Amino acid sequence: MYAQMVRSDAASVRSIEEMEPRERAFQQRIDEGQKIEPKDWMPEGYRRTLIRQISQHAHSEIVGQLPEGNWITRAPTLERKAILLAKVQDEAGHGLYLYCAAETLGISRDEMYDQLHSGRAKYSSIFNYPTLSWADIGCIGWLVDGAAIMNQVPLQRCSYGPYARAMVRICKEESFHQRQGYDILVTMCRKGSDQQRAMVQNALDRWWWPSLMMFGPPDTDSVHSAQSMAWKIKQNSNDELRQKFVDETVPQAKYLGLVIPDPELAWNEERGAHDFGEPDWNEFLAVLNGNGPCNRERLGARRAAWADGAWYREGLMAHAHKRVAGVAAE
Ligand code: FAQ
Repeated sequence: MYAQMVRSDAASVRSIEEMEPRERAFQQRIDEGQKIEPKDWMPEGYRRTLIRQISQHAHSEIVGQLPEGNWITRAPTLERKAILLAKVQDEAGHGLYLYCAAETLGISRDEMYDQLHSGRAKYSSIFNYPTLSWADIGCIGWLVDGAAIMNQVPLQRCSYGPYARAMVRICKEESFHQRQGYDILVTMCRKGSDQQRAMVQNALDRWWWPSLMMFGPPDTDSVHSAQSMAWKIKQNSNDELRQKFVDETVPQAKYLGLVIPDPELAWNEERGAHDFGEPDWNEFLAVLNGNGPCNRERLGARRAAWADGAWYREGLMAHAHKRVAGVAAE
């Protein structure tokens, strides 16, 4: 059902025999584990796939500042406020490294912003959910950054050099983010009141399923996975990473004394992994189509920030032109 509703850039994966010589040589470099760099020849589909994924990833980091930014003024202590500020600033930095990586593929930053502001580009579904309590900030660090790391660690080995290198630094910072979120929850669950524990359980109930959706549609409906894996842009399928995330997160929830809101969750001795229920893919589709709880608010905030910053960008440009004119006149 899903594949019929999304536009796919990727043609079906071609065998090495079906490729023209240039493409075959390119695929062989990938198979040998060599990195592809911006000036190397690359198939148009490889370039398009990377621009799509990296720009969507960059937009996610930028839009991803909004749900947590909502709590900076309401953090419970000065220390928590300083930590949250630093985390949200890190996300801005991640967005900027990623926009730079995408620019090396021949797309301009203005084009990428335009795609975001016009609603043509996607960003992660997770950032279309509201942050209702301080426990949500803990859950974002624990689950959302936790899922982001699970997905991004393999991206450090991505075949495209600039993306892989950006991911090394991003992953280091994401691990700090994950720990700060878990630390909030350890404090609330193990040292807090019954009311605080209930607040955390409520946040987990709301963030669990959207976190599983971050990994993308099931493999059977993932239109890009096969080609992206052949190009070693992706190293693992969506379902593989989702499974790994569940297996790592279940014991962490137990330590906090929380119940994961999935009646089908059970350890499967034979598989050596957890069985778990199916996320509501209709909800996922609704969010992707702009109808999640906060889609309009998030996009509205980004558009407003862009419009409000126009005078500043114009000022910077005027200053730069003056300096160039001054140098030319000397
Ligand atoms: N949300 O064929 P697939 C973060 C789209 S960063 C929205 O499986 P693919 C840090 C997909 O784009 C989080 N759209 O696609 C942080 C495609 O649409 P298109 C972001 C989704 O690319 C933490 C279509 O569905 N991370 O959290 C989603 O092979 C805390 C078909 O799907 C990245 O972007 C979704 N969840 O696999 C910041 C990592 N899932 O383009 C602040 C890099 C799928 O055809 C606070 N990206 N779609 O129109 C990836 O690894 C991949 O792109 C996937 C999707 C795994 C997300």
